[in-house]
Amino acid sequence: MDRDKFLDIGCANPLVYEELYDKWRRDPQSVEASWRSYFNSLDQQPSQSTSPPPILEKEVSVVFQPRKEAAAGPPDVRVYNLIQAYRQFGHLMANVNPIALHPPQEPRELQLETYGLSKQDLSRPFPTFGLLKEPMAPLLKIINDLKSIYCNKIGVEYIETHSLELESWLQRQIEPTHFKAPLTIEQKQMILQQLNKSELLESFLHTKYVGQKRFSIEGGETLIPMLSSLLDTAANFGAEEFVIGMAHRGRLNVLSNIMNKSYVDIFTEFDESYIPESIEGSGDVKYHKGYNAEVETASKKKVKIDLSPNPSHLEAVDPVVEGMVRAKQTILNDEESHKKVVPILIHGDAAIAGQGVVYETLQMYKLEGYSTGGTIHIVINNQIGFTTLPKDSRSTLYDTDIAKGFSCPVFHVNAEDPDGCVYVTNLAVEMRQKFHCDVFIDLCCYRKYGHNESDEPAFTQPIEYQLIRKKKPIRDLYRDELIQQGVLEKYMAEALETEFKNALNVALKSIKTFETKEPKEEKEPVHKFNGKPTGVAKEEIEEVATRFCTIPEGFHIHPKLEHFVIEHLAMVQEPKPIDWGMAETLAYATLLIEGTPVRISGQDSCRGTFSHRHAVWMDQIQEKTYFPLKHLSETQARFDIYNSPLSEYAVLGFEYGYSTSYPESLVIWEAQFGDFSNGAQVVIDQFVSPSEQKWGQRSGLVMFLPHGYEGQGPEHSSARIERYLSLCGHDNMQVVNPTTPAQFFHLLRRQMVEKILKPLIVFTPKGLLRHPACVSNLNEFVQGSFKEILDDPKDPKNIKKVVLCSGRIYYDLDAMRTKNNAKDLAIVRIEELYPLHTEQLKEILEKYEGYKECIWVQEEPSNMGAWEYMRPLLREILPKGKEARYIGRHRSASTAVGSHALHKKESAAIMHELFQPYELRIPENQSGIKS
Ligand SMILES: Cc1ncc(C[n+]2csc(CCOP(=O)(O)OP(=O)(O)O)c2C)c(N)n1
Repeated sequence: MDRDKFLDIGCANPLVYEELYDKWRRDPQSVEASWRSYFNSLDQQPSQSTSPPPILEKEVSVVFQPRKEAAAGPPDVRVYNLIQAYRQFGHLMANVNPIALHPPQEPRELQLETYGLSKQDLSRPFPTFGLLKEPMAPLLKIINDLKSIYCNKIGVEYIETHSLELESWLQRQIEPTHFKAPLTIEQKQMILQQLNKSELLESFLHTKYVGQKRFSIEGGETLIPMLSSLLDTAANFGAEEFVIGMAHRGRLNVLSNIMNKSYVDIFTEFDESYIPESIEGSGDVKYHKGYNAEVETASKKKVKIDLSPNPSHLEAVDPVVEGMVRAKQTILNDEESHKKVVPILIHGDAAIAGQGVVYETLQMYKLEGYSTGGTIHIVINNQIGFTTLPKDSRSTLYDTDIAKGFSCPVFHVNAEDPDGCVYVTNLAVEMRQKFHCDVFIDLCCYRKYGHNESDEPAFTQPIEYQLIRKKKPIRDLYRDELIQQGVLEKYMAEALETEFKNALNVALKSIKTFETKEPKEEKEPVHKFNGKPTGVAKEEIEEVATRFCTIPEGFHIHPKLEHFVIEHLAMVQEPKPIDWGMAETLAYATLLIEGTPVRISGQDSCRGTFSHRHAVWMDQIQEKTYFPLKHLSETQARFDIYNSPLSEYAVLGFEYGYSTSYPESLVIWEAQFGDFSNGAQVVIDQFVSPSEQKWGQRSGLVMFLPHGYEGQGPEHSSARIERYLSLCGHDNMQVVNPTTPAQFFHLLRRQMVEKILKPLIVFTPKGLLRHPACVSNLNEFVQGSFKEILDDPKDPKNIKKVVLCSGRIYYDLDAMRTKNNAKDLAIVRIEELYPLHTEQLKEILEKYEGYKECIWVQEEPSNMGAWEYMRPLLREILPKGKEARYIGRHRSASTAVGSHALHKKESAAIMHELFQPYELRIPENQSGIKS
């Protein structure tokens, strides 16, 4: 088989194939298995061959050669290398920057000399290697064609996507057409209409609401026809829904001109007296709010669009959008084909280059548990971030260079070429629907005003802004071009503008006015949950346990795991005390049987960091997985559990987004240790805790945060209870520190049975997972519900001291009490810290009438844990004049000491302080406490 043959079957790199083919002929074992079968099939039936497998770079030598080698070899090969170089580096010479001061220089990669060619060669004929229709052409023609394709107003980076199929497909789209948009007259008129709308809306707001922040899109208004075309093309390729994540820039324009939010509503929000009606809470500024709409595309298809609300924190919305999309795909059964729901992320150039969460989000894009089948990224590359220039904000050539790390194709396009922008958008969408990759469009534009409209950009960029101020709006340029091309009559263009301006004026007259009202007094919530029973019939518990403890026939289970499974089944069959892991699995199993889907993700969550979960079993011979919770019944709900990438920020954002779009599902994110959850602090602070109050966006997300002072040092002890408590208010979430397996079981079930759409923060145990005292009886699972406060189970009498605590320290305190025979001491556990059930606590305290002292005991330092949160609350709860005493670690900058010995001393000191009036006896081996 020769090179022409490879050209015939559409191979983009015939030399590469030829080389591999030769290798295979000489020794079939010298090439990859996929290539062996491909060449076999080619030899047998060349005309019916399927697409070739991807080429791994290490396999071949004739990909683009570094400079020295590029100049070696016969002239044909060198010309081939030059053609490949244009495909790979042509973007470096593309004219994509509308405010460039100089035309781009020819890079070394595209110079004749690099390939050992010279001007004399320009008139000589060379093979065109499939670039042109004619097999041979003068070098000059080859180069001119390459320039016209790759160095015009669109630059493209698509070589090295590691998908030869994608590369060949794109090449077939762009090379024969010279990368020119095949747009109809109607499409061009539509583009103008959208440019009209986007630019005129901004200039209208500019004159009517002088100096008000709106983060104008001007300079990049081509975004609007691009988005409109994106929806249309995607719908034609099977998309039904879109979720958009975007920051401030251009958001109002997207709301009105893409999502059809009425101009009246938009203007109303500019009114100084505007107070939102629909959101109970405190709302947010207009360029952060979300919106839902159903719109009709140009091809008259109805599509849904969800614009996610977002905080100021740039790019934080990215993983949230991906999670929302994945949830919608799950609901629509679109997880395999990924065609129906499409994520769109719109970035700023400084933000995409600077924010690490972009990387974390991209890292998830092909992972089984997180993939959404490809995202369309559009960067509004106005070449500035507030006042900072690209040279100071990134080390890479392009703002989009992160795409290279993930082998994603990138289009760089000049915003002053609306046809080109729309064309690449359509290509990007088609690619996403066909190849399920992320695709980036770098919309090279400028920013007409300062960072916001009242900002003076010339303070910092005087020359750039001299240039920008002289620029004609893109709309005017395009309109004049269409008139010149005869696509549009001048009078029609003017009529369209007048019509649109009139519509804006009419809308302005209809805006609502608001009387300034006193802000509503925000009350702390009274306790909300109504204590619905969450127990499950004994027979059902036995039934599900039998199912998830059944080892399938022929499955080679690890012997230790087999023992674990047998032990767990015995807990319900005999019954024996039930431990934490079993309680957790029972909660999931019973919910699944009742029809509630469960999704869990976190680092090493399938097995469980502390080996307590074992939600996945691995066949020890075949390395096949088995998920026992997927085998409960034919009619059970779906159970998904994933080991996440090593990220907190993006993964928590993803699960948060998922939970908002799939409220019927129990969605759990687990930190490896609670300490690491602060890697996701932006998601916690900006989404999990305030989203309902700011945006009316509700989530029932559950966060598992392993917490406990067990001598493992400063980074494996504290999930920062105090931080979560400081975020509580306005009944926004539940912060819970449960201490028994049954409590945990009821808590998880309560979340779904009571349909609580409030985030649930759970401090989960580590050492307690195997603590002999931390067990519950089967009966406790059959009856009852979660108890916010656990009174002393020993029902002590004649109490002198009431000890209040939360979490695992209870077990140390109880053991010490027994050892010291401290009968006049009651231990009360606050299981739910927020919302605090103050009435229940009061009642319990009243029961211990006559007690002398109330003491808060905790293992955390005094500035951490729950003490500083509880202290003022206890002042209100305790009888007048009574103040709770604190016993715990001293105020500290670091969460915990590094030395295990020191940890034990500190723990002993806590016990000593509480128990010193008794004849002090400290039990051996009791969580590090020794006399
Ligand atoms: C995480 C984060 N850090 C800082 C800021 C403050 N800030 C707001 S806009 C902005 C510049 C953004 O530049 P770019 O991404 O290029 O978008 P543009 O405003 O130019 O559209 C900065 C630094 C922020 N909003 N979010």
